[in-house]
Amino acid sequence: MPMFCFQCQEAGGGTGCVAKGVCGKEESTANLQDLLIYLLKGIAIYLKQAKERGVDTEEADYFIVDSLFSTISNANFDNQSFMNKIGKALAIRKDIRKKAERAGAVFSSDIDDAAIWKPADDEELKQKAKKVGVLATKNKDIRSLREMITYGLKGMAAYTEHAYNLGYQDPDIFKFIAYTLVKLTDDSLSIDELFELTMTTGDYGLKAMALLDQANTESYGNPEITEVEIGVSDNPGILISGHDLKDMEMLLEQTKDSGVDIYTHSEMLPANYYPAFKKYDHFIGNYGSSWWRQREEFETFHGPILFTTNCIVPPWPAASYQNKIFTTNSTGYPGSMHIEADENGYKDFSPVIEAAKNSQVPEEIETGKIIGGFAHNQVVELADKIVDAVEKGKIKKFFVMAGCDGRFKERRYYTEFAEKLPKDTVILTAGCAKYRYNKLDLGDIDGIPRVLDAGQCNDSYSLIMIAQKLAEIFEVEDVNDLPIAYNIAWYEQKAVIIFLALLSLGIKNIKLGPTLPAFLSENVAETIINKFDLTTIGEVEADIAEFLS
Ligand code: SF4
Ligand code: SF3
Repeated sequence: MPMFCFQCQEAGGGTGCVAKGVCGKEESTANLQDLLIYLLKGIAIYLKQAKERGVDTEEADYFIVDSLFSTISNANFDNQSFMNKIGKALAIRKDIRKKAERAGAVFSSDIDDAAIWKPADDEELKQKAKKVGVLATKNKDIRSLREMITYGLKGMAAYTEHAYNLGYQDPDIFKFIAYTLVKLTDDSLSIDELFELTMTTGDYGLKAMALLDQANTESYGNPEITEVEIGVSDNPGILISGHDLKDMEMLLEQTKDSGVDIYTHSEMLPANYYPAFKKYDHFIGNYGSSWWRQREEFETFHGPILFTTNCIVPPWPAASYQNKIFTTNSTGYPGSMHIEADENGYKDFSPVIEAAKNSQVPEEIETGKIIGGFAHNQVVELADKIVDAVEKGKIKKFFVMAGCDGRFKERRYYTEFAEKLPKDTVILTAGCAKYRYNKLDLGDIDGIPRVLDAGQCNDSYSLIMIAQKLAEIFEVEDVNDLPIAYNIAWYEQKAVIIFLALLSLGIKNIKLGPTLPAFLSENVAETIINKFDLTTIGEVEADIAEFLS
């Protein structure tokens, strides 16, 4: 088996990708990612000792977070970027070990054999990755739990990095990530202990989402109800994709008065909801839809695309097209320009702006507006109206339909589900899952739209806050007693941390689809199913009936 990866919903054959990723990830990239993850565990072993002795570990903490993020599905396809990270990991491992030793730590043997991490060719790389990758854990249940925790950490790392970019950090989250990486190397941990750790990972995922919510809202204001333009202007444009709002701000600032307009794509759509970004006249709105439609939509957009995070869909059809793709943060694509921050966090986006100036104006692919901005603060402001509608029986049930979108046709289920829901129900959404129904005309209930979009996947935190607020208003002790149903769509590892956060809050009866994760072993799946009454999706009508019963 040249590689093995089963971290996302599209895992090959429903079990795992073994030759090349369904996502387009090459065997060598998958193997480099395995080596990097293993090295992070090595760093964490020293880091734990250093932390316990009060050493400043910020550089290593950030490196771990950024590296975990770069291994998320569809974030980085650039082998050189992973080679660089591996080189840096070796240097950081050495440095943090020295610091820990200087602070009094004693390590039993020297495991700093840098040479073993420099494979001579792909064959050697494959052999090394096999030794440390997913399948190196032989027991299926231990493997399942270890990987579920790893993917949760990846999602947590993504949110932690966005908050960090805005100057917000929580040492407890860094500590949890490092200590958990160490635990993933501990063969003495039992299944029960690992299961417990999975739930704690969910708790910390919630903390990371709360930190990012604080970072985003304190930096850019609370999202507010917004009608987002989906047509185009007469100027050339830049399309910004991904989740990082700091990049959004820097790009908007640098394009002021340049004659170049800015549009969001996919998960950047919610940037339109923030008050701080509304002052830019050249911020036109959103172009296109979900990540997996990017090839056709980027073609008609004509201008350059800036990827601030996942999801990138390879392969790009032509080399000329590749010149239009720019990456930053933990993303990467071979042959495309990567824009790094300077020591103050500033990024110079002038190559992207120049590329836009030489581009045709975007082709209009749709017209009109979509509505969003229903994050927790805005919904709480509407609480009286919502409570009134619930009390009068005009809203019978809320459906949380957060998470990811994906390219496979079974996801039509979510469009049909939204269409067939009774008119006295409201969908609470966040993440790119919304593109399956956010342009449908589902109407409103006394002025409350039937699809309330809180924002990006991390804004699932808002949905949790809303549920807790409703529990308070209706004086319900257990959130499971609220008229809220959960039909979550997942694709990548940010959805894993959201899912674990929901479980750690004790939320039951979630439907997770379109399929259960390949990384759940039979026994682990059974435990979660029994403990949390988890199910997966079936037929739309039957599922709706089940939710409403
Ligand atoms: Fe396969 Fe998903 Fe891994 Fe890509 S990220 S290699 S599609 S399991
Ligand atoms: Fe989407 Fe990639 Fe997961 Fe942020 S952009 S939710 S899939």
